[in-house]
Amino acid sequence: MGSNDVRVPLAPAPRFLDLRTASADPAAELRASLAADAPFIAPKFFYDPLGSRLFEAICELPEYPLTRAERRIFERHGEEIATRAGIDRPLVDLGAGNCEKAEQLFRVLAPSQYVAVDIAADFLHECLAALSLRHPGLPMVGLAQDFTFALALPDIVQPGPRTVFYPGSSIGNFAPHDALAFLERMRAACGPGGCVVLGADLVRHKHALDLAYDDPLGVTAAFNLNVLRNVNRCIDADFDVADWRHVAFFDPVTARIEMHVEARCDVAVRWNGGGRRFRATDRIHTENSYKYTLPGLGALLRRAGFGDTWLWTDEEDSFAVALAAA
Ligand code: AVI
Repeated sequence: MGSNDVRVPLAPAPRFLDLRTASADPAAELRASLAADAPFIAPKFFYDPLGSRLFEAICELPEYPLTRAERRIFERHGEEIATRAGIDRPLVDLGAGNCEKAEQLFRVLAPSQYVAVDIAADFLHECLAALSLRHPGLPMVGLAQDFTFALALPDIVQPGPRTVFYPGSSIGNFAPHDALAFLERMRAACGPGGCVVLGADLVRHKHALDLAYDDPLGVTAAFNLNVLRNVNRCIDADFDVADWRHVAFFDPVTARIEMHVEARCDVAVRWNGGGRRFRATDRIHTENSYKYTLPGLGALLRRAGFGDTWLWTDEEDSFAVALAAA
């Protein structure tokens, strides 16, 4: 080693904890939601290994500008976000996916620990292993957890104040009252003096929003229909993807995108412990994606008990990043 070389202390390899068994039984949950009068599949079932990759592809689509808009906000306002959030704190990344969004903030936030939480255990494991090679000095923890039920951070996570990161407008996938309850749990996870950094897609023209969720290449259609394959695996069902079509539209009244899979013909589907008939045009609701206004987002954070809040938007006011003090 030459005299000008700098030694970076190596953090131990990422610790990985699978906490999924502690949450509700996903097979029972699926059987109940498919048998309901208005059948639905919770969006977390999108994210099997193929679904996680299809979501990455969605983020590359010109019609789906959310990821790029958020990235531009972080590029432009990253330093200010770090000043408000504080540096050298644990960074808890909820729904970490490929960990790319959080990685963008490592330089400015200089976290003391990176905690990636996601339901997709295998994908998270893979991404965290690659990430730790790029950031050998940063201690990392992976938690495979369905944090939509409970947000329990084990002792291995450094104590607060923490920065809890929830990017990508995933908050939009909760119904408003569930979003409120979830934000309250996030606030508790921050600890005194901590904060959340949250991304939210904003209400814009219906045409643009329709296209973002029904792109001409059919990537979002593949993402949506792939959920049926995951259901087949989870409860030994016999959905035939070819019998279903992708439906997605923005409803300006509820300010949400609705995604459904719609039966192309009459079908009978069986699964372990049950089954049901669907008539042609019957739908299974797979996702809502609520769009926010800036006042609406501020009000939601206040109702969840947060204090000082800062908001940044992209140049087209299509996406917002909020930082709210716990
Ligand atoms: C993960 N979530 C924020 C995405 C969204 O925009 O609601 C999921 C998605 N569904 C279809 N396209 C993307």
